[in-house]
Amino acid sequence: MANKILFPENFLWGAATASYQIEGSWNKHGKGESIWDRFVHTPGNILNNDTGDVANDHYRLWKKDIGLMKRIGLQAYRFSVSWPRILPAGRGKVNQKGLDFYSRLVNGLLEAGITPFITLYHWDLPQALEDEGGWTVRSTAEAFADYANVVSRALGDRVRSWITHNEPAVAAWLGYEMGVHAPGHRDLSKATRVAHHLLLSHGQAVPVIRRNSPNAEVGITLNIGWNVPASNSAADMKLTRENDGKWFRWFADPLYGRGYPSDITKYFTELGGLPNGFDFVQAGDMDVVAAPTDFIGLNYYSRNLHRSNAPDNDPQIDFQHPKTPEYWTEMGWENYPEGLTGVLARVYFHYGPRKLYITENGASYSTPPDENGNVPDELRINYLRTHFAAMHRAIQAGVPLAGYFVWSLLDNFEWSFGYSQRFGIVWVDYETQKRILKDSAKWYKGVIKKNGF
Ligand code: IFM
Repeated sequence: MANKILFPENFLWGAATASYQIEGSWNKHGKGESIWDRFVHTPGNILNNDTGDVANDHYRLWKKDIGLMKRIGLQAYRFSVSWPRILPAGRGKVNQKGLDFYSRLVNGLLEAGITPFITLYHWDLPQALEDEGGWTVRSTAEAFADYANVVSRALGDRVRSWITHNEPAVAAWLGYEMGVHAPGHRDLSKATRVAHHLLLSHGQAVPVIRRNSPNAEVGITLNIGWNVPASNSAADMKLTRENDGKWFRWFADPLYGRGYPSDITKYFTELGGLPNGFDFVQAGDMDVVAAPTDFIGLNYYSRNLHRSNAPDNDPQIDFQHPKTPEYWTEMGWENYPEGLTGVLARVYFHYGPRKLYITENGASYSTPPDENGNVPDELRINYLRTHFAAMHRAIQAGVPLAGYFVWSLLDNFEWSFGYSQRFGIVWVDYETQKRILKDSAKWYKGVIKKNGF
């Protein structure tokens, strides 16, 4: 029998969601339009033209959802606040009903003994701000600090864990360079400005949150893959460095006071992404961006293999693992738990954050309910178990990992993939809004109870 794996005392076991992906009620109770509302209502942007108009109807069913969390035994819940629900025009007049919703949610969580973790920005920018230039203009960073002030003033007495941004790399590159996320721009020179303003807004918000929520822990969440070359060829190594630099170091280096990495500055310059150099960086900005934080959140899902001469542009072709569901989730992402040990060690030993959380990790498998109404998602259990063991190895190596949030509590709206991808440990029937705990949720409950497995 395998040895027991026990996690440190006080290790926090949680689950994560995001406002646009679960709330629905997109235009109810005074909520303003977000860039995602606009984007999904443009036909052709989302698979099957799915929208988050209703999603999991969590805005109305939140009490039930806290009930599910209790059944699983969750110790923490990471959710995001919808900026246009609070400030329909992006700044200025506050929509009290929006604040009240999150206040009730926080109270409900605390009553259930579940620690709330708030993410302030999980991509649903008010459309009114996008109309003024969105994240390409500096005034949006200032608006974000004001928004952070409103939310932390209202909830900071009860919420002690704050995440400014979720995956700024995805917001910048997918939203402004590749055009597959809202607001759908395709211009690298816009995206580099966006990246800076996202980072700047983080740095501006940190002291605001600290002021309003004494003793709070404040951090940011970055996405990170395990980036490796497919061979030792110079071309594969170069490609790996470029991708890793673009998706991770471009954000992590400035956050830890190292400025923008020079190799990627050169790379972006060659691609026309910095036509006027760093004209968008003002004196003092880089110090603001590097505001000391209490933790870094990492979202880890997969290994990224970089092959410069990939046939059909598929770098994974012919690689080590067979194309079976055990090794490849339905997103086409490789199940590669060793990478989780790797990224935790890399980030801790290279950047030295005070502590780390895995703020997202999980797998898309669409296993449906069987005739008995159970959801036998063994594949997800296998993914989670191997990733938990990988986290444990990092902790043993000295990484101060303080908690884990599975993505996601519920099956939900997976951005451009609509409802076709199911990441939840709880099954959602979108017709009836019925929820069923999958076998993975039941297994996770046991892990939480034993603080290991
Ligand atoms: O659903 C997303 C989430 O919003 C951000 N991180 C990755 C998840 C899966 O793609």
